[in-house]
Amino acid sequence: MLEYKASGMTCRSCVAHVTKAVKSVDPLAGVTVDLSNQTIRVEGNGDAEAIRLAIEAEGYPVSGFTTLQATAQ
Ligand SMILES: [Cu+2]
Repeated sequence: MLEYKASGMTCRSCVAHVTKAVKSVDPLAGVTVDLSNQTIRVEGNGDAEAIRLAIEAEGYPVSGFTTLQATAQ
């Protein structure tokens, strides 16, 4: 799972834009946007840098991203 730190996301419309951007790279990705923390979690196999560029192309600056390890059950 990837977690992007972004900015400028304020409402449900922004969530829709970001989700669409991620899915343009990885159509099967699971996308979770947290407006209060300005983070975007992506579960899928898309290229991390390509997803970052797609989010930024939608107008939301991305300051960085981290790869989160799935915790063992
Ligand atoms: Cu918005």
